[in-house]
Amino acid sequence: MDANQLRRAFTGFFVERGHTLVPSSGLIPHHPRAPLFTNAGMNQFLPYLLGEESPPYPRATSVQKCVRIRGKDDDIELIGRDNTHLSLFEMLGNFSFGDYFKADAIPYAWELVTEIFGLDGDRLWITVHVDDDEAADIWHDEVGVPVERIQRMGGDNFWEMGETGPCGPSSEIYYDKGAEYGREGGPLDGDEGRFIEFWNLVFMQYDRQADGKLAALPRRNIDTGAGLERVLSILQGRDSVWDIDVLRPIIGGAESVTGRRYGADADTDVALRILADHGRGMTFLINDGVFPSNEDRGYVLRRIIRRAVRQAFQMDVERLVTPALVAATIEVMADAYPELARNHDFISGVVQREEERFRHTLRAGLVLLDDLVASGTTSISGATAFHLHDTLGFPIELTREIARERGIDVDLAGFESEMDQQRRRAREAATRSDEAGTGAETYRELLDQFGPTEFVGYSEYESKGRVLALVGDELFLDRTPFYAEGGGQVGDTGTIVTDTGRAEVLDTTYALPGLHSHRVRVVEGGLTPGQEATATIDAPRREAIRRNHTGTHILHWALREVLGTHVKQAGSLVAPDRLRFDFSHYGPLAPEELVRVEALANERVLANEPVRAYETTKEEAERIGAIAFFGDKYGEFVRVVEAGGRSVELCGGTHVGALGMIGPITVVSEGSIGANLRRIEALTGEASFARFRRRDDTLNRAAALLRVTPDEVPERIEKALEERRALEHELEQVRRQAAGGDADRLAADAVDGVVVARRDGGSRDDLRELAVALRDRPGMRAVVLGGAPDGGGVTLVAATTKESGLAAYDLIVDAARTVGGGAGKGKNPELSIAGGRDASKLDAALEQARAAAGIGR
Ligand code: ALA
Repeated sequence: MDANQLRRAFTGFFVERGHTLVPSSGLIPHHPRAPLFTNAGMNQFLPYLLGEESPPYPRATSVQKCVRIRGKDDDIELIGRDNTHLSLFEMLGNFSFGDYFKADAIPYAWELVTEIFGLDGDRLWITVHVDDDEAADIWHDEVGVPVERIQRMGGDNFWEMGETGPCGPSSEIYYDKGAEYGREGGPLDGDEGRFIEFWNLVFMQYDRQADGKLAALPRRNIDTGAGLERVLSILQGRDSVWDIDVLRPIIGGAESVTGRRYGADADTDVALRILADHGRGMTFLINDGVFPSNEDRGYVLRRIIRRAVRQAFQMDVERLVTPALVAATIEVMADAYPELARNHDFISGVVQREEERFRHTLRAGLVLLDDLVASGTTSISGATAFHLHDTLGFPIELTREIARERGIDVDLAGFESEMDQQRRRAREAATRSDEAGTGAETYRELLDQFGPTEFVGYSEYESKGRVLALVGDELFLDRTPFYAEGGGQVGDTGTIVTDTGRAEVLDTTYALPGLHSHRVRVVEGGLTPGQEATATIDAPRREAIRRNHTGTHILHWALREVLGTHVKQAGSLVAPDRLRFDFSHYGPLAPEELVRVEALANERVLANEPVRAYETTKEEAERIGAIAFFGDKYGEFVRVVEAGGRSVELCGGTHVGALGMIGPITVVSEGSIGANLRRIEALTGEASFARFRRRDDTLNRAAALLRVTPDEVPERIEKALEERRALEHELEQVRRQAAGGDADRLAADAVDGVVVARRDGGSRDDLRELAVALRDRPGMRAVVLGGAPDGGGVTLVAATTKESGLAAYDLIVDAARTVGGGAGKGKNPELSIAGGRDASKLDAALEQARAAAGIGR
């Protein structure tokens, strides 16, 4: 059986037994309590398991892509070194949501394993939880497994999704590979290499709380998981997952790109397995919207890519290896995951850029280490090793290896303590997901009692409904025209009125999926549960919102047209006054690209094609090429929005009826919001018009001031600026001439080489310049000028020559006091400047200066 046959055999078996085949969800889970990455088949069913939503089917089966590494050294290091660990794996599972339980789940598993897989029942061992007599009895009495091959375990047979969340006792099925693989004694006492665990059946009935306590789930569920790769290695008679058909060909890809042969020596084998595994991991992660970064998921991806590159670097492979690994992965996996092939170019581009950057880092780190060694260091400090690791991304293993070659030490303890500090910081940042759950009780009760809120707001702006509850400032109705914030679109506002009261709705959100919460302020009387209510949304606001929502789809389409289909929505905001769209792309848009995006979008608007929205199955949506909306949708039916003939997306939002209603689409900004992430902001409809009008007004005002037509404004401004420059130049020259002429006249009046005079009107600087120019003329000894400058006040300047023996300060110190100011004894004995307030005393002050200079009358 190969992988494709196994996937079909497993899911086919359960479909025949009334299960709905549900496609794998993405690796980025969306439920607030889900782990960092999808780590089990049950993740996508969290709302059903927790009782937040009623399941659309009682039984399901799936093949789920999973990632369990968190990028820490301890878990990632195992990969390639043993026969089972993988960064990405597929999990086969069957699920019951409050439907069948142990008595059916156990016989199903046995039948599938022995009859469809054809495994010899005598080689199978079973473990159950120590306290689970019921499961042990079913295995023995119903299935017929001899008691000696049913063993009991504690912690190993209690499965939990994470620190908190769904959990329960479990039962595992093991395959005995035979005496040549080690000691007997079953899973409990025998050798791990001999007894291979391959299927875990979880009897899921608890929800682990943040305080560690177990709360009962609303229903008893079944959640099973069989590792596809392990099952294949058993069915294909292989000793390790590396030899099965989903991995061996990728190792082959690693062989060709590195030029090494698998099986030649142990170290090379480990390296080639790491390359193959990480190649698969990076391909799937990028495909699902993770990009290399230094945080969270992006960091895990970055570590995977860099570990792979490091293997190649250490094997002296110069050429880029990651694009080849991506290609090998896609070749093998695209049958089961066709979207990989569609995203091939994009995935390749991302890994290639990351590999190029990291190779650069590796070379820089080597240079730094070589310099250290050349400087005669005998030990590399913990701080240096951490700097290399953390800032440069240069791995500690390489630092150690190079140090060893050069015969010097690395302070590993110091490095570890720096790492500990960093881990603490990381942990503090990661506790976020454990804080959900307040008020959830009431919401769940409302949902259980009344079912999901009936949303009529696609077609009605006003509707009658019944008040179900008023909890704090949250009002719940059985049916409502109010759109609850979701898919980037903001919630509606408006009013809810009953016979006895009136409330303003300030916002609408989902309290739980399917349950609309209206945040209200009661402005008149009171509203009570059971009353009939008229709910009315703010229609003009909604009109603006729907223009922006359809506008967002059209811009999304136009961006893909201009930049390529790798452009993926990464978030959006659809508000009444503007729209914002975040998307994956590797660089800034050129101005002409932006102009084309805007022009293409507006072409669609003018074409005025109708917008159609309808519900259909996921399969059908995929067939017509609908672009999946950011985030997975639960449930089988999806809503497709066709905005004209070109844009097809899955979307639950509210839209215009025809593209012309959007009005002009105006892009107002485009910029980066993170690694490989861009944000575009735009306006539509009235907001676009308001912007045109504002700009037009501004231009008209400018034109009126310049006495030209608006079209002539830029040219006129250019000309005015030119004229101004010329005038300034001219003015400067006139000033200089005037100052020269004035200096001539003053010099002629000198008495005994001394000039004391008054000059009003100029600036303080003018006065100083004139004084200095005058003093520097032949025969001059000292100059004192006083003036009342344009800005008010009084200025006194004294300038003397060295030969005169006169100190400038002495000449004006008294005069300055007279005009109500003071002179500071500056550093320069030949120049002194003083300020004062009283211009009426200036002439008297200048008399004093004359006396001080010895030319007084
Ligand atoms: N969720 C269970 C597991 O992952 C089946 O083992």
